[in-house]
Amino acid sequence: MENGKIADRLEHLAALLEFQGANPFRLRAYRQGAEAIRASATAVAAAVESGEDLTAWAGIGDSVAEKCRELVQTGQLQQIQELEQQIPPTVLDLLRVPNLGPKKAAVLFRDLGIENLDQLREACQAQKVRGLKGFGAKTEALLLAGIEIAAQANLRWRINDADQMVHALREHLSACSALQRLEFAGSFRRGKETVGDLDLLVLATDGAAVMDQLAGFAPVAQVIARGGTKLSVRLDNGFQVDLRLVGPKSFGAALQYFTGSQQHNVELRHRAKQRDLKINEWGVFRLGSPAELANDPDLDGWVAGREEADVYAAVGLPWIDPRLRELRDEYAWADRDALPRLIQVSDIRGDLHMHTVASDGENTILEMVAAARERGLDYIAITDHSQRVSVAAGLTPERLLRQWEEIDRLNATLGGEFRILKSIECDILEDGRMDLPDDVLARADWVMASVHFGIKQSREQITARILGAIEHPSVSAISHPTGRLINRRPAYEVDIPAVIEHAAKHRKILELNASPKRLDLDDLHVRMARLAGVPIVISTDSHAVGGFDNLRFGVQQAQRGGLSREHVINTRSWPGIQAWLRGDASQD
Ligand code: DGT
Ligand code: CA
Ligand code: CA
Ligand code: ZN
Repeated sequence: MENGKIADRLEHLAALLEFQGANPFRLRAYRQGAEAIRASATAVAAAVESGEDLTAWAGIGDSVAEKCRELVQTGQLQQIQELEQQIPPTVLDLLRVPNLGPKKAAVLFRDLGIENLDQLREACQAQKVRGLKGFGAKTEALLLAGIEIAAQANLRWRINDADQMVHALREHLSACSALQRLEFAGSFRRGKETVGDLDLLVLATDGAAVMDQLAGFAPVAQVIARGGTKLSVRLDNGFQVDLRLVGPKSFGAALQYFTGSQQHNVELRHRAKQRDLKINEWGVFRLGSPAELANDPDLDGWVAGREEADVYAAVGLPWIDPRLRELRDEYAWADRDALPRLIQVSDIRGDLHMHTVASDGENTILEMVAAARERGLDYIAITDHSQRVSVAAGLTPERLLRQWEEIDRLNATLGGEFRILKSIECDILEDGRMDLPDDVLARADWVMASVHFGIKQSREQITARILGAIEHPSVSAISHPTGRLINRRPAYEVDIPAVIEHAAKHRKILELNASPKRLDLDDLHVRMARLAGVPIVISTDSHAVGGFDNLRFGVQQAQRGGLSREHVINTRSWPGIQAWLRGDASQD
């Protein structure tokens, strides 16, 4: 049994006991034990099996040691099973409601039989709760508001929403003069498309003051837990934020540890062990040294920990970009000293997917041009929808040809300093045909082909439609190839490896749609395309000038797929892209 699993069980036991109104000191013992076990690089299971005395470990007392033995030997805890007989599992959801502690939750369960959030909502609405001892009409209203927060607490947040919260938190915490250093770790730093919670690391002259400052952040709805070095809060949108205070000699080690991913860190610790070192959230230590035994960077045997790069250097590795830390290619690259220079926003020279007022966009071509030039781009493609997308005023051949005449006129006024491309986001119809006649498509500079309809078709059908579009001589790229909408709609059934293979064969491009609602292709598919030599176009699919700001989310996703500049087609000039499509290798 892994340490993380053991820690989870101990925390679960503490939650059940808390609900029962157990002694707070006992709860704290279990929770501290869980924290120590989670942080330890030594496997509890192995220690138990070799008869080691766990109580010698920092943070582990008799009762925790006993539970660990039972867990390792039997795979479960008798006490949890007994408690679960009495307490339905959904009851613990009640504890996530702000202003509802374990004592009150127990009263609701005992007196009204409330077992979950839905029942609590109904009871509050029926005004049954206000009659209970210790509750009133005011509590009832507070609970109703809190239920909505708790109900959202299991959701993962899209990267753009998390990004906004990070900005607001940074600003709020920076106002505290005790703050010396602040980093957001976890999945947010790894640039994942969704984030479960935010993990903040803080170095401060006065830690309590920074914790107070976070607790005073206006959107904070609930303080979940506060200890000497850790504060967990829930915001009114359900989002959880974990703040940890870290010392200066441990800051880099903690940043490395809490950035994860867990699998990436397991490999790093394994490599440390081979060098008789131990890496944990407090630092890099020589095994068996006084510093290691006490997790104290000030004792003899401390090797590194101030900066993240020092931690990697201690095991002979270069610093690895957080976007690559998913245990995919990063160690193989690092070992060959071949970590890629990852694509940057500033490498992007043009945007090849956007909409205007002609279909479902909010801005005119000229407004899009101005916004693109402000951002330093050299060219844009106007890709309004084609006629099939009638709800979005998709363009008929006639309207499209008129738009292209307008683009010719505009280009003439731009004097070659900026280029507007004549394009279209052409639907791949349900029967596989393109939504516009071939002779029209043949006159475009750039054609993106998309599936918007018939998305319930079989894997064979949808895949065949996309492969067909790839074969079409005028199609340049397939946009949002899986059609997924993050948190809203899964991908349609499509064989992406087959699409990638076909794109490679027919010299076509695949899109990484940078809208944080899509981020399609995802990082794994992008990686697959890189391995197959299929170029990616990172485009914003802007429906208004503000959409250009999403470019960074697409670039971040590309970084997670390990892409460098040469893998992304719109890091080239427009003539360079044309040359690639023609198969002419001489042009850049
Ligand atoms: P999330 O919040 O679900 O989007 O994903 P993460 O990766 O931010 O995960 P989180 O917040 O649970 O923990 C942050 C990092 O801390 C994680 O990537 C690695 C480290 N970590 C957390 N719990 C454990 C654990 O039980 N064992 C190990 N080895 N590392 C952990
Ligand atoms: Ca997290
Ligand atoms: Ca966390
Ligand atoms: Zn579009």
